[in-house]
Amino acid sequence: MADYHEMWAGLGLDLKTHDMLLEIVGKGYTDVFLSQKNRPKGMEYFDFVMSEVHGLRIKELLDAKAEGRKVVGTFCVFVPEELVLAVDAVCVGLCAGAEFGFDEAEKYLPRNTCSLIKSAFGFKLGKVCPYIESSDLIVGENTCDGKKKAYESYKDIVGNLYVMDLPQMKSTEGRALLKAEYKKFALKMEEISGRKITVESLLKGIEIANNKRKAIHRLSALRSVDPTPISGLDALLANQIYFYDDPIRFTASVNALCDEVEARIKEGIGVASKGTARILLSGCPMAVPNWKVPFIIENSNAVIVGEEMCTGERGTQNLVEAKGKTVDELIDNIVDRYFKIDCAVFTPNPNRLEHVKEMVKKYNADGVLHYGLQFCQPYQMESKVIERELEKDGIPVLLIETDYSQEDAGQIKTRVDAFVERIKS
Ligand code: BJ8
Repeated sequence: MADYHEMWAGLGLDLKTHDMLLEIVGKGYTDVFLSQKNRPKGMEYFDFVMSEVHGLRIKELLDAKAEGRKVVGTFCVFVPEELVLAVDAVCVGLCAGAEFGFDEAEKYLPRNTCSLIKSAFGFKLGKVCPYIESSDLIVGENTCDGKKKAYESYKDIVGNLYVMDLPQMKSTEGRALLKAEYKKFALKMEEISGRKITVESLLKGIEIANNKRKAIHRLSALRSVDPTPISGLDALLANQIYFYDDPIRFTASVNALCDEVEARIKEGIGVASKGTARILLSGCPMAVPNWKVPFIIENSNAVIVGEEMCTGERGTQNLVEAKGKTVDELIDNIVDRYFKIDCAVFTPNPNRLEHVKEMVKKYNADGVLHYGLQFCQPYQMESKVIERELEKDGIPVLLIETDYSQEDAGQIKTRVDAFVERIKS
């Protein structure tokens, strides 16, 4: 990586702490990803993106800003990227997956707050996130109670927070609320960018976002075969980079990877031998560099064949219909797609269970590992239903409750080993 210290200093990062963070993440990446055997060559692109995630990509964002484009940071897959793209702005995910700055974060948040929320505070307060510092607007959303209340303090820390309200029920009123919020958000996009959203610009945004999703759908479908042609870790990485990379370049890179993976399938090349235990991951999102549980699974004689997560199929499933004569009609299409997202903050939320069952079949999974972050009530609550209902159908389920620390890695490994044995017995 080139020397980006001047750029980081310009963004106000704490250079010493940031260097430390990059060193830890770089080492983790080498241990987790580069140690894998028999990876597709197409993963080199994603390795490159990760090696430059705080370097070249940030430079690209700053170059875009210099050209007058805006950067919009988000924490949730309910924020419609289409409307960001329609004003030629750049959308980036801000969720972090590392235990960093938690002491500082706990000056604002109770200890029993999930790691995902704490890290959003820790990365800002510790001055280590160039994405937060490059964002012209940061979008929060009223989803779980933790996020909703945390944004009340986050607003004072970042100074450019916009909070989007979201429904809690999949009712007619809920849909109307989502549409009203998306229309308000469209106006906000126009206001910050100084550009008007037109039918053409919105159709273009829809096309870019749909193409990105289609590429990921294609990659996911290829994981249904045995032997699995790509590791779950690598597929998760693509799903994580989905939130940072230039969308057009990302789509082309995932499609190129799929071409190679298809050829591997024809030749019978896999990352694990035929018959290896196949696990579906389900639960809370996993932001970079949160690779602890997938790494444990794939080092316990098992492969991950799908992710029912927002960094996975919950976040990417369904497309927006690219047909409409007015901006309002197109916003309706956007609402139709996003309103299907089956996040656990909805009540009731039967579609998520159905989606997990469907994914088990589609990807030929032998069992489900439900990943719940500590103190995440929506997903912890639903984990019990998923366990009960799937076990009833004879599908083994393992519930893991953890945080971003490494302290429980040994204990999780023991439980995963026992689970894999159970699946295979
Ligand atoms: S659509 S999953 S990205 S809200 S882990 S902060 S739920 S206490 S992240 Fe999410 Fe949007 Fe839903 Fe997806 Fe709260 Fe749970 Fe923490 Fe969570």
